[in-house]
Amino acid sequence: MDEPKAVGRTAGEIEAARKLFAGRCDFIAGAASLDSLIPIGLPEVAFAGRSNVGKSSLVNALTGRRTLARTSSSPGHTRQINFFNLADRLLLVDLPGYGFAQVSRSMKETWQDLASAYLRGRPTLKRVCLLIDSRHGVKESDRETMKNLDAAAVSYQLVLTKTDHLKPAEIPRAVAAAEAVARRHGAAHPEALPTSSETGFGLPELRAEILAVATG
Ligand SMILES: Nc1nc2c(ncn2[C@@H]2O[C@H](COP(=O)(O)OP(=O)(O)OP(=O)(O)O)[C@@H](O)[C@H]2O)c(=O)[nH]1
Ligand SMILES: [Mg+2]
Repeated sequence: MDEPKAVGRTAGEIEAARKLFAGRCDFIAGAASLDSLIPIGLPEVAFAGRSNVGKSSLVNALTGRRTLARTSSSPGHTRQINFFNLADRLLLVDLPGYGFAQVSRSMKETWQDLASAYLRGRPTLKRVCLLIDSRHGVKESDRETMKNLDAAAVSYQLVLTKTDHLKPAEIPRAVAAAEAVARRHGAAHPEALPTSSETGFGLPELRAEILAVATG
């Protein structure tokens, strides 16, 4: 049976993940080109999505650090692939965003090509968290990324960000809309997870999901 796991993780799984993410986490390398990627090693979980969606903020919030990954209110901040070693168990990978950025077209293409090449060709990549702004939903550029991940058979999950901007009743609607899109994509996990790096909402569940896929 390869039915998807039911929504929700056990208290034991949540606690194991809490402990892991409360442990050591170090920035180990930033790669600005494919030849400077670190060698294949630990399992990896990557954070992808449009510029400014909150990828770097989520890496910080998950690990309980404020400044591990650099964040910015102006889009296009992260321009290399940043690797963080979580307790020698797995690597968290913060990618440059796609969509828009206030930089020249050629520069943008350079790091967006880098992110897509990484996503297509990394054998240790266990899961991509594809971040979607909960206020805006899945955009055309996200659908492109989803198609590319489907074609490369890379497992991914939609993670809604910034739910602190929504009214509580709007959160389930945003999740349902994202899950409806996910169901039409072969490599997408059927469940979308709502989060807020600001309030910590949804982070215990996302930590448990990451632990399960990276070490399962
Ligand atoms: N209210 C709120 N703001 C958030 C949240 N997550 C991120 N932000 C804000 O969104 C902006 C962008 O955050 P980043 O984490 O730098 O976004 P990014 O996806 O890494 O962006 P790039 O590196 O440019 O691709 C910053 O101003 C963050 O403070 C959240 O959960 N809630
Ligand atoms: Mg960033």
